[in-house]
Order: sequence, then structure tokens, then C-alpha cells
Amino acid sequence: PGLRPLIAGNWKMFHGGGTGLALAIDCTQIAQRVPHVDLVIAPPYTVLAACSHECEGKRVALAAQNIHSKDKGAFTGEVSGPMLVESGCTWAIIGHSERRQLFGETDASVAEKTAAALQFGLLPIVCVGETLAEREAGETLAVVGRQVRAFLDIILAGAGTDKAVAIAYEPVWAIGTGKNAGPAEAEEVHAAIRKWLTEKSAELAKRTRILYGGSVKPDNAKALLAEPNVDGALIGGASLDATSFGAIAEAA
Ligand code: G2H
Repeated sequence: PGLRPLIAGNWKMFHGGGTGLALAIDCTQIAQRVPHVDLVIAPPYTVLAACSHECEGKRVALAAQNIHSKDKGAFTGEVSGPMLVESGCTWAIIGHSERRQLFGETDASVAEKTAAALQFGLLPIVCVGETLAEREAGETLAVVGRQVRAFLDIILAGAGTDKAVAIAYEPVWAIGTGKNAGPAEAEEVHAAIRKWLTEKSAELAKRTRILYGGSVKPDNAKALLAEPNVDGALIGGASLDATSFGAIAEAA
């Protein structure tokens, strides 16, 4: 519905030091070329503050790749929302399929973390998506619907009337595999997500950006982003290199 495109790079566990800082600086150059796009990068925790320093005032926002639901406490190895804000983050990726599959995150923990992000002043990019087995069993919309309904009330309450949260649809079978959902396949799920949002609140549906993720590359980005309910992209592999990330941003 004519929302500003949001292009987000999820660096995962890559580029933690000097190479990360250099890439963040390159992203500030990309931002100058795409004034109509909101650019977000999600570096590893170790380089967040340094990247934030470089990106300050240069139209590149910082996202965390995860968040703990409490503000502080005896939770060895975890990082809280207030700490992420201090490190310069304005966004937090929540419930990425790698977190769900490899680190035991559930619809319930994703809902809790979404609430925490909003409470501590971070905008969530909440990730959903079906596995290959679920798609082949014809369960895609049932699974994604369950995942989305788990946090709809939270974003409705926590995002007030002005916060523009994002939902990323990332079919698990398309992540890092080189197989992307075709534009029509992506649009079918994006349109369903928009419908579920609309059933909650027409106003919320109008300002929530629905990103596609899963093997987005410079050569498939344009067609995906041209779909009416694809408002941006969450990019892994192709965000690790400024040339490909820049080309995708220019396709938006
Ligand atoms: C999906 C995506 C970014 P990639 O995980 O979140 O990664 O673009 O490498 O498939």
C-alpha cells in the first residue's frame, strides 16, 4: 500500500570487527543513493556501537539480531533491550528462523521478545515462515497464520498509533539455499499477513511493512519488491557485500 521500502541487512555471525565497520561505512554511501528507502543493518553485537557511531545521522539504522525479554538480570550471554538502545539500535530482529530452529525459540518467546522490544523503544522486525515439509503438506498459511497471530495483539497494543513495526516473511526452505520464493508465491503469503493485520486493525495494517526474506539477490529483488504487499526485504548473504546490498536497495 505504497509504504516506504525497508531494506534490512541481517549480517548473522559475519563481519564482527574491522570488516563490519568498513561495510557499515559503505552502507552510509548506499543510503545517499537511495533517499526513498529506509536502510537497516543488523551487525553482530560486538560491532554494533562502532557501526552506530559511523552511521549516526547518515540514514542507516541499526538493528539487533535478537533481544532478551528482560531489562537486566543473571542471564549469562544475553543482551537486553536497553543495552541495545545504548549501543545505537533502533530496531530488533525477532524470531528469525535460525533462532527458532537452532536456539529453541517458540511463538511464545517471540511474543515476549516483541513486547520487550516495544517496551524498551525498539521497533521489532518479527520473522515468520514455514519449513519445506510444512509447505509440501499444504500448511503454509496455517503455520504462518499461527506465528503471526501469536504477536498481533502485542504489536497492536505496543506500537500505539505511530510506530511502524515490520514483519518478515522468510520461508525456511529459501533461507541461504539459493532458492527464493517466486514473486507470486511470496505475494500470496504477504497478502494473507496483510489480511490478518487488517482484521485486527486497518490502521495497523496500513503502516506495517511486510518484508520478504530468503535468498534475496540483486537479480531477483526487483520482481519480489514489485509485488503490492512486499514492502521491503530482509537480506542475509547478499547484505554481506556492499555491491550486492546496494544493488538490492536500488531495486526498491
Ligand atoms: C534469511 C535471510 C536473511 P539469506 O535468513 O534473514 O538470509 O538472504 O542468506 O537467505
